[in-house]
Amino acid sequence: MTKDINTLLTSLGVNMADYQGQDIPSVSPINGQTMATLRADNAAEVTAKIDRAHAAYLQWRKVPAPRRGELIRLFGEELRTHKAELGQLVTLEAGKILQEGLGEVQEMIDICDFAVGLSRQLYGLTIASERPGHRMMEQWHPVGVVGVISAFNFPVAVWAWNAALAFVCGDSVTWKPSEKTPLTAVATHALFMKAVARFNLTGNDAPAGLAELIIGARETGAQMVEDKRVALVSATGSTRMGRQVAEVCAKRLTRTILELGGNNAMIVAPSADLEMAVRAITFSAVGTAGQRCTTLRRLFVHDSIYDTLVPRLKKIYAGLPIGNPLEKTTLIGPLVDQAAFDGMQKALEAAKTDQGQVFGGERVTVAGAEGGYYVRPSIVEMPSQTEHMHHEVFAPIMYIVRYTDLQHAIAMNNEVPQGLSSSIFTTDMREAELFMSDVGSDCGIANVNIGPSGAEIGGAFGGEKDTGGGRESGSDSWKAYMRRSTNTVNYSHSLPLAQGISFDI
Ligand code: UN1
Repeated sequence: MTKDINTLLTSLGVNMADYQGQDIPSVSPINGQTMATLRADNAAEVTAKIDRAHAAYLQWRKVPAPRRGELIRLFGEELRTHKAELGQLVTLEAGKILQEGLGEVQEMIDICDFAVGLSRQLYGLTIASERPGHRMMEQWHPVGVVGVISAFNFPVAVWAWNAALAFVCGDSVTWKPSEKTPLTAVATHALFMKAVARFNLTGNDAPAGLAELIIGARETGAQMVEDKRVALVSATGSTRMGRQVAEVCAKRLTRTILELGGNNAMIVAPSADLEMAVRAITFSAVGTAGQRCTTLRRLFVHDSIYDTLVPRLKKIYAGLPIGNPLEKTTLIGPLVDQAAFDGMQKALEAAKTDQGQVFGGERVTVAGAEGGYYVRPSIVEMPSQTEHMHHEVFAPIMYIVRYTDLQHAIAMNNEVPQGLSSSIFTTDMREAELFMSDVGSDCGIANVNIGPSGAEIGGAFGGEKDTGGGRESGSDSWKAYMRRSTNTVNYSHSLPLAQGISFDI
């Protein structure tokens, strides 16, 4: 059963009267209809929100980390309770199928669990000192206000990767969501505030301003990035946007975590399990209608299996259920908007000028959802990897190129400016290890026998080159949200200097 938008927002604890306005429309990609229009924060309001977040950080950093973890545990509970509603809202506002909307909320729950455990594991090293009677150690301290910029395609999970870690690390968070997906942000904020209220009922004191939501367009985000009190900017989106953020942050020497464009490839080697490869390719290439930063965009298929695999893929593509993402049987929902559709068509035309053979890519009309931009995902057989393939087009286009030599396939994998995710299908361990080695894939993620998309939260997520170099989510990504203090303690009765320097006074 699907609920209408107002019932959904109310059940998620949102009071729309607080947000209604005339600046930022939330348009459902399903049918192109406006679900609500929100008011943008003006410059003074943005400043006030950052003021509050900064004041909150000064209090929150004093709360012991395991207590901070308790707030995230409660937030994880709210997400569990409201998974169905929030998942549905993600579908309505981002257009991804319900399974993926729910998956996105699950990803938030997972990172909360991770962060709760982490709240008791924020440890530094003890290091051997070269001086007698001395001890060296590291402590990790909160860094301040973390400014999060998130994209429409993962409108809530990516904020959660950042925020769950930042909160247990003792930081406060200001969040500027994509202007295409303000409602999911408003709902997530409401759920977080529910957790704060419960936390405070049990004798805690989460300061007001710990989580601030900033609604607005580009200039609102720019103001947040420029504000000196924002100690870390974590931005997800296009390489173009990331470069602008990086320039501003470099000027004021503040930290960034950048998670930008991807142009992810898979190599299918002669020994690959083709049944598994077919499933992995299809999910990675057409899932989220090709609008993940980890989407499979380039497929390198060994000459010996090309004529078996590629016709098989075309057959699957021809039958993919495209339609309303709220319906259970749908696997491919709409593109986010007309601009995405136009970008896709332009890229397909460009591929033709490179002698690409285009399969699919046409607009599909969905009854009752005529205003949505639905497309048949496209396969483009290319004679070689051309310059057009170096660009990330946020739509379901998968280029396929034949290869004969694995070294050449790896070189093609690495040839593009982006370096987010990559994968190989092979049962030959030499090939698998080579692909993951220092002379293999140059991406932040290199998988074997799974596709490039759909990473778990436990690993560090991010990539190299034009992808921006940042890491979010699992492993030791938390360190980016803290500052390291190196402490040398002298418990002896003399004062030897490091490097054996003699300095007698
Ligand atoms: C994104 O597209 O910005 O690995 C994030 C994946 C998801 C996250 C994608 N867990 O595909």
